[in-house]
Amino acid sequence: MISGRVVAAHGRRFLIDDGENIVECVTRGRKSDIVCGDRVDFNLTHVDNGVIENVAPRRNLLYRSDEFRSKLIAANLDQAVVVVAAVPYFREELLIRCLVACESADIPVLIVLNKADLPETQALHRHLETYARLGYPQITVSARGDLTELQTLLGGKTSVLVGASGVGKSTLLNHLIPDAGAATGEISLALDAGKHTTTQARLYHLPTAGGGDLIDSPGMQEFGLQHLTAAALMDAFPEIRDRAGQCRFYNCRHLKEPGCAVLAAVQAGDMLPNRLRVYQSLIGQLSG
Ligand SMILES: Nc1nc2c(ncn2[C@@H]2O[C@H](COP(=O)(O)OP(=O)(O)OP(=O)(O)O)[C@@H](O)[C@H]2O)c(=O)[nH]1
Ligand SMILES: [Mg+2]
Ligand SMILES: [Zn+2]
Repeated sequence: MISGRVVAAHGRRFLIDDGENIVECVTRGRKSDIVCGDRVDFNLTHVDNGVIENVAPRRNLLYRSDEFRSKLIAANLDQAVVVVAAVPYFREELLIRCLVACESADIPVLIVLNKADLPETQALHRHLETYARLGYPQITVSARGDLTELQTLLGGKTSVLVGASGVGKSTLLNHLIPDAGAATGEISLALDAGKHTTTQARLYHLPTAGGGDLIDSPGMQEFGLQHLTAAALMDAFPEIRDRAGQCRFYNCRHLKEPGCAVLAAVQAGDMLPNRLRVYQSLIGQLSG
């Protein structure tokens, strides 16, 4: 058997990089929960075709979920690069949900504010300082500008680019990896939104000295977190995690209980009201 890494997944067909060649593989039976970044063993059936026999246990897995199913994004990551931009729009709830998913999967985060060349970016840059204070490292770049600092932060690591459609993930990737040739899209002005140019995740190797891999992923509209328990949710918000045990009631859910340390933090300006709102709506959607 040959070992390799999944660089793309299309339904039940997978592209595997064995270090020398890209081999197109299928799975046995109906197994399809294999994702970009997975390490697999396969047998060749033809020169460039094979069958996946094993998937190695994952170090971590970034995924979304709704009531019906999970949507896998990427596995075995050293960090998630959450890309945001003021244009076409900044959706704070999506950023918060991405951060919660990364926290709960134990994946370190780097926030990249892209489109620094646009005047709209300044205000967002200031707003994101709150996130820096929460401990999320961040940098502001322009995809066509100087990316040396970002290159350094990606070197030697496996990272995934995630974020809304149109924030410039594929444009960044193409500038970091000139051979990648990922499709990028003009923003549809009519919709004032990205238009979902990237349709599948794809892993590329970084050409810089330190090596590493970068996974491009399709922009998302929603980030479902149905898979998280109340305990996992509370733990995924640093402002809530840091106040564990400080509320009057030991089982406080930080909704409107008297003596709640989290509500007090929002009152005191130590937690963004938007973040409390997203937390409360997530907790409210849990069944039990
Ligand atoms: N002004 C400016 N425009 C940018 C920058 N980066 C990307 N863009 C533009 O933003 C638009 C969307 O870029 P893409 O790279 O396709 O965005 P994406 O995040 O990959 O979008 P999806 O694949 O749909 O998720 C394109 O028109 C890019 O040219 C930047 O730094 N500054
Ligand atoms: Mg893209
Ligand atoms: Zn509380």
